[in-house]
Amino acid sequence: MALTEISEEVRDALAARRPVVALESTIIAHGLPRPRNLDIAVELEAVVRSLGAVPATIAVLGGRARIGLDTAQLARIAGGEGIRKLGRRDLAPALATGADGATTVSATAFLAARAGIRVFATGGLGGVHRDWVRSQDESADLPELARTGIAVVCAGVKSVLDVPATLQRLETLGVGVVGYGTDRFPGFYLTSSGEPVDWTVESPEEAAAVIRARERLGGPDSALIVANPVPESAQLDPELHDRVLGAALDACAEHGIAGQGVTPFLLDYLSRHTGGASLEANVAAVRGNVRLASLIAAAL
Ligand code: PSU
Ligand code: MN
Repeated sequence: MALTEISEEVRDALAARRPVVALESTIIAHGLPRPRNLDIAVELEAVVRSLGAVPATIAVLGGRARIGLDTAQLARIAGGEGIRKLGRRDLAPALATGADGATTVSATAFLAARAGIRVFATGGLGGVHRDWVRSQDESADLPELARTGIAVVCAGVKSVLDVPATLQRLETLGVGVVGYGTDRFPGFYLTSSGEPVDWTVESPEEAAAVIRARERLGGPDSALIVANPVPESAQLDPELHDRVLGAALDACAEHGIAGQGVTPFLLDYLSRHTGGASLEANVAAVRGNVRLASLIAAAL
């Protein structure tokens, strides 16, 4: 039995060189609350299709890595029961033991690039956590993006992180970063993190030109981050963000949450303590990223 199964629709699109956009599944299973997560997963696929591209949501089901899910498979991921969170290092044990799991950015980028998909959309990347000096918690997203040649459209990195430290790590790791229509690195729930970016592209065609230049140049073999800010009208109120985030980080420490549990805990805490406003900003960001990724895939 093959370890990886690419859906017929995605396989046909790749063979015909039609645009394909990879989507991750951890955001569905562990980043968004049930039952709305399924509606959003379905909606994101519809956004990709409405722009003439084919969605390839990626997950592990029944011990097989699936690239392109049908609605029943999306529902299984969104249902949450027994769905593990899988980074790249977890893929082999998950496949060997027949597990079900949602793939993070690291596992999704790995599987998507190997299937020949060039563009991937998510909400916000993982990165260096604010208590890194003590916890050494740096998302496996970063080293994976350092060795995987795929374009990732995201609203920057999660604002619960140490954003300047994460940007520094991305520079050290050789991961390309371009702002989309902005010279400021986006702040996930917030339009801007306040940090500068060195390069700006103004259109899907310009982003596609950067991807093509990398391919023609033969490198780097790392990812290109296309950092697409959430519109100001849809961002979380920055003052509310800062206040609730402080409490969220305290609660995380108090509950002794560590490892893979940290990010889902913080996102859920923020949503519950902002009356759902952070969730709306998160969804708006993902929607915009999926849209832009589809336009970039079409421009390629
Ligand atoms: N973007 C979102 N919500 C999420 C994620 C991204 O809007 O939940 C997920 C991605 O799967 C990313 C993961 O890889 O969070 C990072 O988790 P960690 O910090 O444990 O590496
Ligand atoms: Mn972590």
